[in-house]
Amino acid sequence: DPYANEPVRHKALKINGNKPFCAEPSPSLLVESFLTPVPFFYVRNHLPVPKIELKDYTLELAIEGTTKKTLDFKTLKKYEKKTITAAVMCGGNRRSEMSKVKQLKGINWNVGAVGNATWTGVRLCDVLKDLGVNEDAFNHVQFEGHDLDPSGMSYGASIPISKAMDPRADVILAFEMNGETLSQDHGFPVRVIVPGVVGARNVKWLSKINISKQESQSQWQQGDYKGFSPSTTWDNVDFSKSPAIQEMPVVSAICDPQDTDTVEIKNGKIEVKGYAWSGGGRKIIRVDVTNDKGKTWHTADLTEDLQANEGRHWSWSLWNVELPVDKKSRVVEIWAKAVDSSYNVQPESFNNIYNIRGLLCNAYHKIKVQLKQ
Ligand code: MTE
Ligand code: MO
Repeated sequence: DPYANEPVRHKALKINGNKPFCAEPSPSLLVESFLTPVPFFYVRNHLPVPKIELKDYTLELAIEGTTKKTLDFKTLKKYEKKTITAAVMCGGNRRSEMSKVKQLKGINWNVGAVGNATWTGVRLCDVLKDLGVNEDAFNHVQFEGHDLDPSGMSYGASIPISKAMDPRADVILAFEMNGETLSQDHGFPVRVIVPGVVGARNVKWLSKINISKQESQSQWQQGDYKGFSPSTTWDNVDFSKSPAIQEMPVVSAICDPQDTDTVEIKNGKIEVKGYAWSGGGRKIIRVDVTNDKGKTWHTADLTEDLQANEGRHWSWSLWNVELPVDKKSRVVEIWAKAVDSSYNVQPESFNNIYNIRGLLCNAYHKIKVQLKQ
């Protein structure tokens, strides 16, 4: 069994798939802290977790497939250290809500396929500069992981070279998460953190970086993690026609209370909490919440990364709001939507953003709760 040596996981993670391991924390746990504790950080593996000894670790640097350099862990660590705070979100986060429109293939994620952490490592742009890469001669930076499928193919993904070489894009080869050595599930000893970009490009157990004119040819870059029209079906889909997802759209979720919960009224109000995030370093400027289907919107209070520079808002924002409710109504329907610094807003419903892979699930989050009488 290639999955015989998997790490031990925290019991609080709700398992969505065992082999490969996919799991998320409960929504209320998720919004308890601005930085997600490592044991509660969602895990999305596509293959068995590789076991890597630090002394054996190597990172290959190549240009169009030709190896130029091989770094060991010590050499990699000689580059200037950099720490960023960034959320990582799976492209399929909130898929379970989209699947209510029509059936979907894929892990049935609730709202927890996201976490916010500090990532410490070295900057990819420093490593690439040292390699003497001419940014204008190439288009993509491809990553491979040490995790292998039964045929010996590794997990792979790529990002545009403009992103990889931009010091302000903060792409990190990370070896620490929340100040601790990276855990086995999250990519020990080195993973890529591409802040503001879909989780799939944040390659764990990094084995190779290849500079190329082409994108990664992996299944995960070419035949998955792409968006389509709601009318595209598995019979007529052409994956070559859609670009790979990179920066993520604006999204929010209600985490506490959860759908079907019974909540207590305090001074005529109920408290609602959640998170909001947008890709590309766009800041969350507002979260609006309604409990009368949009007649009245209440603006939530935000907890955000106050140290973030302009255009580099990689962290999520947590939000909370007190909604006045009518004691007599037994059921309250709550909707949340976030607005980012480009004034992008979430779409109102999943109907018109449905896609066969169940990705980019960023419609208003709508839940119903009962009031405790
Ligand atoms: N990297 C490798 N090597 N193998 C993987 O299966 N999964 C990707 C990405 N990097 C993956 C990977 C996906 S789809 C996501 S959403 C994130 O890792 C999840 O990161 P996490 O498990 O640390 O939360
Ligand atoms: Mo993912």
